[in-house]
Amino acid sequence: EDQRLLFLSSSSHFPPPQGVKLSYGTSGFRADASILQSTVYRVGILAALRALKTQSVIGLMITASHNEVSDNGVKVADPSGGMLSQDWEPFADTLANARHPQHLVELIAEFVQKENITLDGAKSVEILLARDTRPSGEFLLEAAKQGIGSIIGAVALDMGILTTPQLHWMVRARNGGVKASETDYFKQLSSSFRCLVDLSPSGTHANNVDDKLVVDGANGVGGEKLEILKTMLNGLAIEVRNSGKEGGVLNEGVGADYVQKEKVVPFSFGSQDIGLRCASLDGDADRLVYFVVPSTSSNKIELVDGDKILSLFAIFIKEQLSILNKEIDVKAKNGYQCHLGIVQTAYANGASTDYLKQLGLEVTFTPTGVKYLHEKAAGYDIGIYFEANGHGTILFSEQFLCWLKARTTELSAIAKGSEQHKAALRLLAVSELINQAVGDALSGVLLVEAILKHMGWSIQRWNELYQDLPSRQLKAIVDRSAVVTANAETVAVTPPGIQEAINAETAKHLRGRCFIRPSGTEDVIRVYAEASSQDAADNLAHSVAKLVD
Ligand code: 16G
Repeated sequence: EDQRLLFLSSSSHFPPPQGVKLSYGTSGFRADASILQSTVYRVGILAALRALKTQSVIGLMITASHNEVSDNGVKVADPSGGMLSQDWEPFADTLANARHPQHLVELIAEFVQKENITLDGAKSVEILLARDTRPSGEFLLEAAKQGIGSIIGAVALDMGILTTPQLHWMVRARNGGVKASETDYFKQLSSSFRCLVDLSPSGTHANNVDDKLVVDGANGVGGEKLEILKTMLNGLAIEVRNSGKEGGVLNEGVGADYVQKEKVVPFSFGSQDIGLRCASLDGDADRLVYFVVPSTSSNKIELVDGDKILSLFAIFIKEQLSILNKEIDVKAKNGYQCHLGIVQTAYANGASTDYLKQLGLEVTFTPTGVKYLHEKAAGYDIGIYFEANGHGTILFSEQFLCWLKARTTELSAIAKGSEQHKAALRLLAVSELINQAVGDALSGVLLVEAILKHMGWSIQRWNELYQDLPSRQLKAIVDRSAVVTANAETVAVTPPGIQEAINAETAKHLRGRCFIRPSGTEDVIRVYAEASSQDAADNLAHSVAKLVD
């Protein structure tokens, strides 16, 4: 009864916006910040219930990532640090759209009963809150606190301004019983980075140690955090631009999404950067792409996207695994057949998939959206996933890590300093460096830099691993529910006949590949096409977009 009254009084302060239907999409709820207060309040309630249900620490992040500064959003991090379990998404939708306080109370009561959640406040649970640098984050965070506060036994801990991956990392670490402040995060990243650099083969340092890395911080939280992290790094010079302090607008003409989609230099980059190693983060630092400003007068860049980061990681991991397994029978007592898997989406450039397969790697596909890629990658001993847009990470299974730790100890006793021992130490360092909860641009940058040093490669050498097939993305502004896809979004099942028509268009172009899918974040149908020339890719995309309109 106390709980019911608490709800009724607090929820009456948060009426839902009129005439909008919100849905918990691939990246939580997202909308113009001005209409989000009631949604964030309700997600606060949801996060509190999730914490009670799982008896674990839960995260609540307020961000709209690469979207414009006037937007905002909210998403929940599960105990593992991953995205909210998909079977709670429908409840998130109903909760966000409930019109009257009384109805909200009934919905919650029903759900609490169905999920068997105890609301007696006997044992308190924690919800970690964070937000990006958007000005609207402050009042939305208050709404989240109110939502959490309306559930007896739930305690909100405000972690301040963080990148999305930092919050996910903290949730994961705390549930693993590890101390997890922002300082711990920086310490873990910088010390595992140092470990990898110290293990680089001698002689490879010289090639790129002198030139600095220039990072576009998207005028957001990532730039700000990188400024702190870089002071803790040895042997890597980083210059951060668009850190948000220079007065630029978040994601406006800057950031990973802009750079990857437009393929032009971000604001404050130009001819002074020709040939340098440049990288770009997005608004909440969960995406990373690299780029080079070529020596021409145009503002075009050479993009080194998520697929290429994935390829770099895959080569390195594969190399370390093969050193580790050299001369040992993987079926023997001290052996382990490590199952390495690569996960991509249909947006992965066809040339990257060909390249990875040529290396003998196992490549699988999932629909777009981190939750799908992550889940698939978690099924391997080492699963590497990336979206072309720069979101991705490397996951290590508990079982493999356990074996690896034991093997490392064994090797340090019998073969200290051997190549095998070093390979084991490198893999362990990677598992510490790269975020196990979610794609993380800050840990991604450090791993890219460590591997380039290890290989002695310049960004140009890395970019030459394979050549991207020209591609084109378009969107058709039509009701997205008309299109239903299958096979990791590569086949359109409805409207009837459309796939046959797409196939017919695709067949007209050398190396043609094309698919359509409903966006998860906008009410549009997206079209992706690639072919052997830019003209052909453009033509294919335009002709397929006409089929949809
Ligand atoms: C979201 C997804 C991202 C995906 C993008 C596609 C998460 C955390 N983010 O931003 O992975 O690439 O949506 O957008 O899952 P679209 O469905 O509008 O094309």
